[in-house]
Amino acid sequence: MYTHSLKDFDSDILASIKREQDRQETGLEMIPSENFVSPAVLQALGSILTNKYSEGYAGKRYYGGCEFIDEVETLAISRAKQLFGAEHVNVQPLSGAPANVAVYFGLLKPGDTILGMDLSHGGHLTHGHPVTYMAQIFNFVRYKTNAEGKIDLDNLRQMALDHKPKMILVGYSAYSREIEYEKIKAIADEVGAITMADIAHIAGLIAGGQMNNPVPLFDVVTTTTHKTLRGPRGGMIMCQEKWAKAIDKAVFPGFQGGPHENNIAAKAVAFKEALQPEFKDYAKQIKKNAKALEAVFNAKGYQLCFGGTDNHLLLINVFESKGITGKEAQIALDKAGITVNKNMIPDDPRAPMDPSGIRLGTPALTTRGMKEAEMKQVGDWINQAIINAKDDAKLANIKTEVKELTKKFPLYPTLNY
Ligand code: DSN
Repeated sequence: MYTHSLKDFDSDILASIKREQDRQETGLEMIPSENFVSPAVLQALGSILTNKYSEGYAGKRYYGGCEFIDEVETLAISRAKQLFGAEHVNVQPLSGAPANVAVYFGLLKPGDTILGMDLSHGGHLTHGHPVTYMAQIFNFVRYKTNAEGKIDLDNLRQMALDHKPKMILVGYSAYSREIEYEKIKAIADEVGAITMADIAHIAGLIAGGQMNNPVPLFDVVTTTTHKTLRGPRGGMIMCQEKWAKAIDKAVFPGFQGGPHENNIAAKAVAFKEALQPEFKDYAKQIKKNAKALEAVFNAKGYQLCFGGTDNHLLLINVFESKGITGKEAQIALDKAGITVNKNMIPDDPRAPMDPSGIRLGTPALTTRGMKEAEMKQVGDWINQAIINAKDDAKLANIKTEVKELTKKFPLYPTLNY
C-alpha cells in the first residue's frame, strides 16, 4: 500500500526537519526544560502504535484489538512505579498542563482553594496564574519566596492556616533550590490539605537519586517526561492508591480521549533508560555542570536569583547585572548559537515579554557529554554575548566557536531520514 518515504513524498517538511536537526547539532541548547531523546525513544515514538485507538485502561478498553497496546502501557506503568516508588501511575496525560488540570478536577471541586507558587517566583502558569481558565474555576492563592530566595515555610504555614486550602502545591519551573517535602507535608496535614508536587523539571534528577523524592510522601505527583527525564514530550501522574480511581477517571473519560500509545511506548523506553545505573551518573553530572556555570556567573558579577542552584537550572537577573533585558539577552545569545529563554525574576518590575531575567540549564548539554570544563567555556561565551549584545560581528565569532565545540560532542551521528 504505502511505499513513499518522507524523502520521496514531502521534501518541504523533510527540509525543515533537517534544518532543525542541524540547529540542534550545531548550537548549545540551554533551555532547562529541553533535552535530547535517544534513537530508541525516537523509534518508539515514530512507531505504528500511533495507528491505534485505545480509550480506557489495560484490560478495560472500549475498542477491540488492544492486547499489545495493553502490554506497552502496563510496562510503562510498572517501570514508572519502580523508578519513583509510586503506588499508582497514569501514563496517559498528553503533557504536563493536562496532567495538572486532571489532578485539580479529579481531587477537588470548583471553588476549592489551592495554595501554589507565584509564577514570577518560579511557579508555573498551570499553578493558578490568572490568565489560565483554571484560575476561573479554582481559588488559587499564591505564595512566594523570601528575600533570601528560599521558600519561607513559616509564611507558607501562616497562609495555609489563614486560607485553609484543600491542596498545597509545590514543584516549580524556574526555582533552582531543593524542596523540603516533609515540612510541606506537615503543614498540609495541620490544615487537612492534599499534597501535590509538580516535578516536571526535576523528575530526571529525582529518578537519578540526586534530589529529594516526594512520590512516597505526597498524595499526588505530576511530571512531564521530556525534561530531565529525557523521554518523549508527554505527561504522567503518580499518586497514592487511595486516589487512583479518581485520577484515572479524571484523565479518561473526564478530560482526555484516546491515549497516544506511540508516546506511551516511548515513555516506557525512557523509563528503562532511567533505570540503568548510568542514568545516576547523568543526573549527577547535570547538577555538577549547573554548579560549574554558577561559579562562572558569580565570578563575573551576575545576580543569581534564589542565591544559586541545587538543581539543573539558573535564573539570572541580567537587567540588574549587566543593564540588558532578558529579551535582549535571549536574542543576542541566539545570534551566538546559544539557546536560552527570557524569564521573569521574582516580583519582576518588567513585563513578561521583556523581563529582567534569563533562565538556562544543563540537561541537554550534559546529554551530549559536556562536563565542567565545557561549562566554564560556555559560561564565558554567555557572558561575552551579553556584554557585547549589540555587536553582531562578535556574536557571529562566538557562534563559530560554539559550532567547533559541538563537533566534539555529536548528537545523532546515526540518525538519517
Ligand atoms: N514550558 C515549560 C518550561 O519551559 O519550563 C514548562 O511548562
